[in-house]
Amino acid sequence: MADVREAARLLEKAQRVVVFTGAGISAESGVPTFRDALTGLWERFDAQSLATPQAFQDDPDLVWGWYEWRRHRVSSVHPNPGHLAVAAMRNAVVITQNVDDLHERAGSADTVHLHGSLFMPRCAQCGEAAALPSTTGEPDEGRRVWPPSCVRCAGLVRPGVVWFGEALPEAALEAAARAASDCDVLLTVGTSGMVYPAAEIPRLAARSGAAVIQVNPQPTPLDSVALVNLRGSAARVLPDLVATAWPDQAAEDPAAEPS
Ligand code: BV8
Ligand code: ZN
Repeated sequence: MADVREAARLLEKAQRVVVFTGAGISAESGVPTFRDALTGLWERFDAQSLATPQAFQDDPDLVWGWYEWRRHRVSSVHPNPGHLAVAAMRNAVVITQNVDDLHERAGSADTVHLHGSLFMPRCAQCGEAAALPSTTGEPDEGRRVWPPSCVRCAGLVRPGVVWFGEALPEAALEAAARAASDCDVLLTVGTSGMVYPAAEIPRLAARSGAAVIQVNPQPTPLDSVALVNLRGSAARVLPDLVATAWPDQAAEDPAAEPS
């Protein structure tokens, strides 16, 4: 509790807050974390080898099937109290590594996606934005699905995510770096902090004088960067943090439970 109060004190007096999230914030909604999203058909693959341009080139229906299965899974679940508490942090800049849309569905409309989105497919050849195929409900163990063809050049449509070895969207990376170097407090939630350059964002904030607060049930390489480490789950810790930092707001906002 002392840590939550310390973190709340830092948040309450902050002018500019950044919330930086990873797969852990969506875990309690039932979205498998990146490392856990390997079941059924993809069990014998490792995420980093599937999430690559090479894998899509070699096996387009295996990779497209994986992303359709993940998109279907995300569309069948809901934001949890962690996402809602982040949305309740009125003027916070939300930066995520997640490719799901749960922050937006919780109310964080201008979420910065560093690694793209499951909901923005495009042509792998000419880059033309493509329509989302109607999800027909993917079998739990998953299946190979041949990607749609581009309406402009008949090339293969690929998921609108950033694969390993690919550059991050420039505008998103710049917005994230700017917000991190300008903020007073950066809250990092549910990330193992091991994938770069995204993992640099909390470190950039700390180097720029911001107080970093980490929410994660497990230790991570960010423990030493954080001023306050809150060992707990996002859906449990974040509503408490918001209610303690902004008790009056908690009163009028159903998302925040009174502490
Ligand atoms: C690039 C989209 C070059 C796709 C993803 C420097 C050093 C070392 C390596 C590199 C380096 N720079 C670049 C690299 C290579 C590589 C990299 O970082 N490799 C790592 C693994 C060593 N980076 C790249 O390839 C990047 N591109 O460098 O391009 C370039 C530059 C210019 C021009 C051309 C090329 C691109 C990286 C992006 C890859 N795409 N996702 C998809 O989703 O399929 S990364 C993907 O994995 C996610 O987006 C996320 O970023 C990452 C997973 O991490 P987390 O989100 O943290 O999730 P994880 O499962 O690891 O952990 C969950 C955490 O939550 C845990 O800590 C757990 O304790 C916690 N938790 C669990 N439950 C809860 C919880 N917390 C709170 N509440 C709970 N309930
Ligand atoms: Zn095309």
